[in-house]
Order: sequence, then structure tokens, then C-alpha cells
Amino acid sequence: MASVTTTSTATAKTSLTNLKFDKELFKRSVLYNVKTLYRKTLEEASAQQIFQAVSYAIKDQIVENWMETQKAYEKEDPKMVYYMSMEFLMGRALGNNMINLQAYDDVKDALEELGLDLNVVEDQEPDAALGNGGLGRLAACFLDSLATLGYPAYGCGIRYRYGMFKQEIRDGYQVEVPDNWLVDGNPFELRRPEYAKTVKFGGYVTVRHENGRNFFSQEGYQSVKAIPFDMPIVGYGNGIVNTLRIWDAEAVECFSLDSFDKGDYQKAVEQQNLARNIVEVLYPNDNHYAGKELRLKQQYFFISASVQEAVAKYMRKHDDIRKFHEKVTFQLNDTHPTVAVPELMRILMDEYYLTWDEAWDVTTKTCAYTNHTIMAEALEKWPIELFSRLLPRIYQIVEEINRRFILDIQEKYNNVPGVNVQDKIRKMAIIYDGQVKMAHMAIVAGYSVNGVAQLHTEILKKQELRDFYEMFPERFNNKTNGITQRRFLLHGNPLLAKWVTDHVGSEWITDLPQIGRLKIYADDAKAQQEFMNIKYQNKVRLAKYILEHNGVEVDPRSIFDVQVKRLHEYKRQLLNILHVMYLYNELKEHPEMEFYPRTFIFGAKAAAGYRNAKLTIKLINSVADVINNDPSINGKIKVVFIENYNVSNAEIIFAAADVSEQISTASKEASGTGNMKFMLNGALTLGTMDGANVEIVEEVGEENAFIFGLSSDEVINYENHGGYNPMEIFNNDQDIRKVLMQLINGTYSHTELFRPLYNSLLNTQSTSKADTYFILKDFKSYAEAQKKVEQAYKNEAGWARSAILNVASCGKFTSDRTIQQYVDEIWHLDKVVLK
Ligand code: 26Q
Repeated sequence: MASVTTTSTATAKTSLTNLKFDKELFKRSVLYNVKTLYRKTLEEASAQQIFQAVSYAIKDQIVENWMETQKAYEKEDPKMVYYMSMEFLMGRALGNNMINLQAYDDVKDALEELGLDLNVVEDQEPDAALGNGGLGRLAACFLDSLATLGYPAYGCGIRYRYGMFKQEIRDGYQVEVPDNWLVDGNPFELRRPEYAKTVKFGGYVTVRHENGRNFFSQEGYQSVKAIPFDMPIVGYGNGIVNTLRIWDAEAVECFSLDSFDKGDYQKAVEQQNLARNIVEVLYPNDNHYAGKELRLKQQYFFISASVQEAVAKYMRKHDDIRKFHEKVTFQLNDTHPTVAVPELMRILMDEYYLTWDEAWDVTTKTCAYTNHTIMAEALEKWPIELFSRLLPRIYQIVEEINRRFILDIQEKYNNVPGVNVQDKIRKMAIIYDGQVKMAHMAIVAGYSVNGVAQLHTEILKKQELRDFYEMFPERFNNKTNGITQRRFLLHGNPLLAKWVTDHVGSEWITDLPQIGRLKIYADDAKAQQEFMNIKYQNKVRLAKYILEHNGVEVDPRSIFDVQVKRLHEYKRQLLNILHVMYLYNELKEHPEMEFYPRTFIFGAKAAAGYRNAKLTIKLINSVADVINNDPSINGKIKVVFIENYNVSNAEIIFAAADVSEQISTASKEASGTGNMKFMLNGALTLGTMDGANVEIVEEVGEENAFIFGLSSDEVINYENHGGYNPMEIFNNDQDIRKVLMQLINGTYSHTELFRPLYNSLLNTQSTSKADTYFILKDFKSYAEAQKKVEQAYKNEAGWARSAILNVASCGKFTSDRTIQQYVDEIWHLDKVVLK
């Protein structure tokens, strides 16, 4: 029995949570799986085989709930959100599923009785790394929260054969290694060939005029079969299991002699290749648009399949497609899925014979768009030639959307004094200058446009999307990002999770603001001691990981100062390492100076073709080499670059951090979500007033963070006036000059290696601007903030107090809150409670 309810507090009792975990049954199931899957006994099975056997045993439990949930959705027919995303950075599933089934400790015990260590079993699972960074991980956190809150949801994406590359560091350089995550099979996925769809590319469009209207049809196309694979998304303790549906591609026709005979040989091979290429690999660009044809194919491939399925599913229950939006909403995760707009229009008009106006009414009530960046180089602008050749029918529809939108602009502004209509059209058109602008289409065709942190949304409204905000103010809203505490505290930091529960109860697991009750312990000496002790143990755990993976020994008593995130110039890893170089100079010049030992920890993947990003990795490793091997500083500074930063090692890293580096150039980081994961684990933020840092400081108080640098207004002001002159700083600040000279005088490598980085900071040559990310401008302020970090850390009780207050103040940053706001203000879904 299922019922739809709008109450927000209902706690679901489910068949599963009611059932006591049957340990003996589970053990038998594991042994049985090892036998039937591999014809082995437990003793004979490899670690990977044991992981598979355990996972299948867990999956058996999940499948029951999965069927119950889908049956309830079928029966109650609630409105659903389809979260459309090119990326889902799920990480590992086994541990998370056990946590959300509330079976983690029981399974751990059961496995121990079989002589198995759950940690070792979990470590056999490859990350599902179907994403780059923030945007992809946000999608994964959202799925966790949707299921936990009991909202009907689908994640729709691509089943990339190769996910985010594995990073190896060789001779200090990043080397990209293919991530063949499916080699051993994915025990949690389910292939659903019965829901396969056909997706058409290329060809041309024919028009037939009949009964006073035009009928369009795509001819001479190539097609690809889209096959969905479903992955279960387990809600925490509520029996709900939602679905992440990722699409694989197969050739439509088998390669056959038959087609060879008909002279279709060429076409058959081409379709094979198209299918093979399309889902081959995730583009490893973060915040950077590359304009590759295959990328657009990927986008249309998964969107066409997902939209077709959403419509088909709706029509299995309803007869009036004009009311589609009452049961379905599409959330577009950035502009990457924006072809959903013309694809839905196409299906409604060409397959269900709606008029343009009817189809537009449905589409604009169905689609909503989230913006994740204001970086100009990330904006998707497709050349018309490419777009129209690949998607001829879709392009016609985009042209018509654009034509009508321009009429709207003219109607609105034609007689408005002081407004240059041509100027408006130039800035706002969807098709302009030979390009299709995806963000413009998403805004024009959506009922909601949201930014991902307060500051970011304000910048969108006042700067980047100002004209659109002026035209459609009611569409704009903010949804500050969040993270799931179930993965990033309950699973990632079991010691702290237990400590929190011991002090304030376990409500925080599904109601994070309850963690605020920890505040009364901030000044409690015993609590402070316990907290610091847990942090120490987590630092030991990370130190062990670093020794095993990097061969570097670090002292868990030193300050763990951590910057882990994608490598990007705007995130300013370069500022961090330049400061390390400066500190090292200080220590060498004043060996007797007071200095609290510090371990600088970096983790970052660079896009494969991003020269300065890759060079920054090499610089960090070169600096590490010199400093870590200089006996004269007595190990007071250690620099570590953690290879292959990913969701799984992130859990270990966050738990062990003292200092969270969030040092992006103000205005550039839309939100950040790593900042929240550090806070949840009791690290203090060292950061600029950028993205969600602003809101973090608002929650925890400026006295419990270290804030430095230009404000976003100051940065934007400089930018609007042609930048600033870093030469002045270089000439007047000896410390900075010395550090910069060390980039090109052979201190860390031969003289030419790091010159591009030096040039990026100082270049006075005409072609490129210098220090566009204000690194030198913010350097002094950063160094002062770092000094304050050291001072603060020396006062252990004071530090513990601030750290506890950080944990206690992170309630706002749960993705449960974010999702509830999406539901209340954008999607308007009802909860489903299983009975
Ligand atoms: C676009 C076109 C072609 C190829 C790749 C791309 C592409 C891929 C990934 C463009 C952007 C991305 C990723 C963007 C991203 O992760 N943005 C981050 O989103 C987070 C979640 O909202 C924010 O917290 C971060 O501030 C933001 O940088």
C-alpha cells in the first residue's frame, strides 16, 4: 500500500526496515553467490569475486524495495522529476547502499564472522566516475536526497564505457589512464532492453502538407539504438528505491551479409561505428566548452532516449499529452541537456500532432534550467553548420523558437525609450553570429532558471544574464547547493559520526540542522579533546593512505592543510603553491623562526589538454620534491600531491583535514561543494568571499574561518576596467618577486619549464592579459590569513572550539535542504510514503 502525502516529516516504516537484518541468511547468500557465480569457495575466491558476491547479496535486498517503490509510483501516479545530466559522479555503490539500508554494521559483523574485512571488500569496487567534479557529484547527492526524502525521481544520463580518467603521476607529471570501470561487471546495474529507443542523426527533413498543416519527417538518417541500464538509488531507511537510468548505445542493424548484398554495407558499418563511439568516454573537461561534434551527439543521444521514454511512460497512463507537465518536470543540469527543449517540441508536434502553441505551452511548463558557471569559456555555443547537419529537424525547431523569441524582444522593447532593440537581439538571440547559444535557449524555454549559491545567483541577475532577468524576472531563483551527510559523514567519517550521534542523537542523518545541538559542546574541554582525538585518528588514516600511495611520510600532528578539487586557474592552486614556496624561503632565511609544522595536501585532475593546469601539477610535485627532501627544515613543511583524487579517497581526505582551502578568485566559483564537505568534517575554511563560502561564513561566523582577498565586486570592477597591473606588485614586493623568480631560475626545475606559469602572472606582451585571476593581488592577504591559521592552531582548545562550531553550523548545507527547496519552489512534487 502506498499513499501520496505532502507532509514533510512522515517517517516511513517499510518492509525492509521492519525486518531485522537476517545475518545467517546474508552469510549464506554470500557463500551461495561465490559458488554459483564463480564455482568457488570463499577461501578460493579473489577479493574482487568476494566483492561481487557481497554486492549481489545486497542487491537482492534492494530489489525487493525497488519493486515496491516502483509499484507505489505506478499506483499513485505522482508527478516525477527527471534530473537530466551528462554527469553522475556516483563513486562506489556498495558502502552507500549498506548505509542507506541501515545494514552497514550488521553486514560488517556478518562478514567478520566469515573472516572478511568489509573495508577490504569495499575497496575492490571501482568508482562509478561518470562525472568531472562539482556538477556531477551534485547530481549524485541530489539523487541520494530525493530518494531519502521520498520524492519520485529519475536520474537520466549516459553509461560511459570509460568514465573520468585515472590519474597517475609519473616524474611529477599527470598521465591519463583509461578508466575501464566495467571490466569486472557492475553488480548493481540492470539492463532493460525492453525500454530501448531509437535515436536519429543526420539526413534531411521532408515536409508534407496535409489538412492545412505541415508534417515533417527526417529521412536518410543514421540511427542508434539506446539501451537503458538502471541503477538503484536507495533512500536512507525509508524503503524507497529510485532509479538512475543511464543509456548505452548499440547499432540498430546487425552487421550482416544481407545489407552487404543490398549495397548498404557502408551504412551498416557507419552505424556500428556511431554506436560504438557515442558512449565511449566522458569528456574530461570541467568548466570548459570544447565544441566537439561527438559531444553534441552524446547530448542528443541520451536526451532523445530519455525524453522519448518520459513521454511513453506518461502515455501508458494518460491520454492527454497536453497535460504532460502536470506529471513530469525536467531539470536540466547546466546547458548540456538543453536539446531536451527542441526534442520535446519535436515529439509533441511530429509524433503527437500538437500545434506549435500547444507544444510550446507544454515544453515551457516542463523544462527548468540550473546554471553552474559564469566562466565565459564554459558557455556552450554550437556552430550552426555542425548543429544543423547532425540534428536537422531539431535545428528547424530551434530556428523557429529563435524567430518567435526575437519577435517577443521586438514587441517588448520596440517603443521603449533608450533601448536599442538591435542591441538586445544581438545579446539575447538564441541563434546569432553563426552559433546556437544553449543557455539562451534554456532560459527562453524554461519556467525556472536557478543559480547554485546566493552570490552566484545575484551575479547572474546583475551581470551575466542581466537582459534575461530584465525580461523574465519571475523565472530567476537561487538554490544554494548541498551535499549528502550520509556519504560524507556517516560513511566517510565513522568516528566523528558516532561522536556526533553520542552527543546529539542520530536525527542529523536525515535532518542535518539537528547537528546544531552540538554547539553547547564547543566550549566543553572534554568534547574538545574527544574531537581533536578523532581528527588525529583520521589524520593517521590519511597518513597511512599517503604512505601507501605516495611513499611520503607525513606527521599526523602537523596541520593538514588541504586543497582538493579540479585543477583550474580560477581555483588558484597556483596561489597555494606559490605561498608554500614563500614559506619555505622564510624558513630557509630564518631557521629559528617559530613555525608550526604543516602538511600541504593537494589533489586535482587537470583536463587533458589544459597546459597551465598540467604544469601546475608538475610545479606542485617539483616543489614537493625539493621541500620534502631538504633536511635543513626538519620536516616542518611537507607537500603531498595525492594521485587520482576521486569520490572514494575524498571521503578519507575530508575526514582528516584541519584547513579547507577555498581560494578561488571571488566571483568565479559558482558555489563549490567541497567547502561544505570539509565543514561537515570539522575543517576550518581558509577562503575568499566566493560562491557558497559566503553562506558558510554567514552560518559559522567570520571568527571561525579565515577570509581574505578581493571581494567579487572588486574583481568585477577591475575586470570592467581592463584588469590590474601585477608588475607593480612584482616590482615592489620582494617576497613575491623572489618566489616568481624561482619559477624561472632553476630552483625547482630547469629554467624554461615553468615559464608559462610565470608568464601567465606577469606577461606584458600584447597577446594575453596578465594575472587574470588576481593571484599576486591577493597574495599578501592570503599570506596574512595563513599566518592567522598558524596562530589559531597553536591554541588547541580554541581550534577545537571553532572546528566543533563548524560541524555544528553546517545544517544548511545538506542536499536534503536543497532538494526540498527545488521541490517547494520549482518542481512541486508530492512525497510518496511506503506503508
Ligand atoms: C561543456 C561543454 C563541452 C564539454 C564539457 C563541458 C562541461 C563539462 C563539465 C562544462 C562544465 C562542466 C562542469 C561544471 C561544474 O562542475 N561546475 C561546478 O558546479 C558545481 C555544482 O553546482 C559548483 O559547486 C561549482 O562551483 C561549479 O564550478
